[in-house]
Amino acid sequence: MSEHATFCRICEPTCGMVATVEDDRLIQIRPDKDHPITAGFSCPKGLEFLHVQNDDDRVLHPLRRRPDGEFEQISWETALREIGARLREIRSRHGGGSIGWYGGNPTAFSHSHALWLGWFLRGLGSRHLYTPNTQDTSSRFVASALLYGSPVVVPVPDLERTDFALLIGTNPLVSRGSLISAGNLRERFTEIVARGGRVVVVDPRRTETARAFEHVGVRPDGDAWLLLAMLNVIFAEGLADEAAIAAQTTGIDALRVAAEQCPPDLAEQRCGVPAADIRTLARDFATARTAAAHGRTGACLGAHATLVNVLIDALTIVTGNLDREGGLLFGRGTIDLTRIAHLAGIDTYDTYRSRVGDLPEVIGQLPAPLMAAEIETPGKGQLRALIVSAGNPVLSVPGSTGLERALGKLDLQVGIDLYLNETHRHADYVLPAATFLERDDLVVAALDFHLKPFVQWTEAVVPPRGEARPDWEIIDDLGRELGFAVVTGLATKLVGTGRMGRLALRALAPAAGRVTPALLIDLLLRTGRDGDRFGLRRGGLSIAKLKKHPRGIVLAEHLEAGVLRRKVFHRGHKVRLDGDVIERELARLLDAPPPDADYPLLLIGRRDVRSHNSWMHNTPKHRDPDRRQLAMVHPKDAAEIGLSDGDPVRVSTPQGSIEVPARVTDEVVQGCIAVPHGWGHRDAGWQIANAAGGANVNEVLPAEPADLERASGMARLNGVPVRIEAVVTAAR
Ligand SMILES: Nc1nc2c(c(=O)[nH]1)N[C@H]1C(S)=C(S)[C@@H](COP(=O)(O)OP(=O)(O)OC[C@H]3O[C@@H](n4cnc5c(=O)[nH]c(N)nc54)[C@H](O)[C@@H]3O)O[C@H]1N2
Ligand SMILES: Nc1nc2c(c(=O)[nH]1)N[C@H]1C(S)=C(S)[C@@H](COP(=O)(O)OP(=O)(O)OC[C@H]3O[C@@H](n4cnc5c(=O)[nH]c(N)nc54)[C@H](O)[C@@H]3O)O[C@H]1N2
Ligand code: SF4
Ligand SMILES: [Mo]
Repeated sequence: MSEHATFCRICEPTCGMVATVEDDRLIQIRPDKDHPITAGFSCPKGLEFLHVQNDDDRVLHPLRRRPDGEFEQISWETALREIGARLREIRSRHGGGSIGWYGGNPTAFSHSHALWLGWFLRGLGSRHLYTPNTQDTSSRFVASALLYGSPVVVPVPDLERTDFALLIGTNPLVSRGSLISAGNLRERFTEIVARGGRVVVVDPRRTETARAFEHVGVRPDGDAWLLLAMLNVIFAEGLADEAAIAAQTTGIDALRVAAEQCPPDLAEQRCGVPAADIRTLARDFATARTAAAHGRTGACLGAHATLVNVLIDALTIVTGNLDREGGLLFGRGTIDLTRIAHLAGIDTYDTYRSRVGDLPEVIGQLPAPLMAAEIETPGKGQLRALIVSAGNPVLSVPGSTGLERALGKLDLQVGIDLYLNETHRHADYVLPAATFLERDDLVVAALDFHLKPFVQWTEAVVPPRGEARPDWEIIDDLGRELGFAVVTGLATKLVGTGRMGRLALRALAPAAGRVTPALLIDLLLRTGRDGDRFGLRRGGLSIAKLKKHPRGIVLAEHLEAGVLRRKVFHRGHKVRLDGDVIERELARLLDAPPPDADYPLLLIGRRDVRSHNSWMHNTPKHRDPDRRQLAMVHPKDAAEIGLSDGDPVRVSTPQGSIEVPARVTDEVVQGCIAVPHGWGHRDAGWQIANAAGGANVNEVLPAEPADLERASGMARLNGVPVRIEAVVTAAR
């Protein structure tokens, strides 16, 4: 029996864990109390990962679909050869641009998965790259592109020193935080209050976080009005930090003019927050010694998502809290993500547009809700083959009924996953992926979101079960079938041609052949700001050094302030508050039509503490009926349709209807219904999840090009107009 320090890679705290292994099998996983950041913190998902790791329902061998629809086991060699041949044939007939990839949420928690698949599509010359971003963060990235000149520059709230944290559309006591990585956030918030500061949560639901701190109940999709009205008060009452505005920004007038048109009394009608409360909130935020506003998915998925994200940062900026201690700070990854994204050519916004729907790419990705139309619309670049890794778009992307139908029309569909999920039911091949405990790793994407700059490397703690392989290796092998080495070009670009580059290339020479993630990460660490520069700097970082510190290394106590010049790419390194997109979005808000009388309620999502999007539903504890999907409905809305607690409620949109058991509660504001996504399991390869069932809310959410936000291609998953009815069951 042996114990290994490692870390969880399900969500953003990437909690330190200790894995106990016996005979190459995981027998326990527990929080690591000696971890320098997470210090013994973890959540139910991390602990239940033991059951995912050892689950009998995992896909452990390559599978091929037989004509009768069932899957049969084949060898890796056969799988790679056959998939390779079919991809080559599709490429020669229709071009590499007819092959696409959807890479799901877990790709972000791997050192290599996203990078390798991006490079794979680049090798094919294909633009069909889809991810959950248009269901999650694209609007945030676009706001960053507009404000800072790079979509990947996303500031984080300095929770360790702030006096006022304004949280908009995020529920970190359940989600554990997103675009921020700071261990136990409940502790961070409690410390703010203990210092005499405040934590205010803007949310249509009195969430776990809102209950623990202060709550402002906003109408779904009302945030832009609320924020603009707060700016109105701040400008009108002379509370803006004009010196900071002059020093750090250009284009403030566009914002002043728009804010003038949005006094609190008007905003109250649109966002449901009383005008007096808006005024007080604005004054309190602006006069706090330090303050930071931070938004997440509740701010990213509405009809005005890009604007909401711009306004969230604008509030912090005009009150003089950007790039200041206790305000919003810029990440300090030991690997410079901004530089890598630039070298890899993915720090882009709107450099090309989708074939169907004419929507902008964001960091090289197109809107996932368009996949169905891209498959079904003939012409050059029609999507004919789709590889889906670490994703389940049939449950996670709106318009899922249409997507399911379209998948059936592909010439080739391949899945790479731990499970045969609802999406892979349609695949021609399913390839077994290694879990995070079965691979080495360093979560590159999280580096810029650590409040305390930190880095940790882990080795695999158990060998892959069955014939599972790490994702990057599968992608690399598929690339070889198509005649290209996936990441070699990037490695050469990174080292450059100077003295360090020559040293690096000499160090790397023996490994020539296959560029492994470990090799690439070592290169990035060693050439990075803390790196050992291949011997030029003693004591600097390398994987060898990180292996000597298996619980990771804290690189600084806090993020630095005063780095704006390095982070803002606009002229003069100034934050840009105007521009065509921002001005168009402000005008669109002020002209927004009133609510639709046929669909009078507004639907939002909800996350559960024990599941993760569509997965983590196959652990033994999910046999518990208490873990079923529930729709929250306000008592007054329930009374109007004669709905009782526990009865099914039918939720309808122009796209269709679903039925979900109702929880009648004033936890949601009146006029709002909260329905979790990621449910609706059926006929897939996970038995407990199939039995847990539920309804797939994405079947009724809109996915036509016209339904997506023009500025970012963002899906509208919050604040969606719906109608509800009580379902009359036979028993009544
Ligand atoms: N346990 C658990 N943890 C998770 C996940 C999970 O599924 N389960 N998923 C992970 C993923 S992929 C992500 S991206 C993160 C997301 O992290 P968060 O965004 O913090 O997660 P949510 O719980 O969805 O919080 C969004 C909040 O926005 C609110 N909201 C909805 N509409 C609006 C609106 O119009 N305005 C405002 N102000 N609020 C609104 C919702 O009520 C909800 O409380 O969580 C991650 N962590
Ligand atoms: N209506 C609505 N829809 C939403 C949201 C919402 O709030 N409302 N939230 C959106 C958000 S924020 C997100 S991130 C998406 C998530 O959407 P997706 O990423 O499409 O779906 P997940 O449910 O996270 O599925 C992850 C899959 O990866 C597999 N997996 C886990 N680890 C690995 C690994 O290491 N390798 C491989 N190959 N596979 C692995 C799991 O078995 C699972 O099948 O959903 C989005 N959809
Ligand atoms: S909060 Fe839970 S799921 Fe997320 S990294 Fe920590 S243990 Fe894993
Ligand atoms: Mo997400």
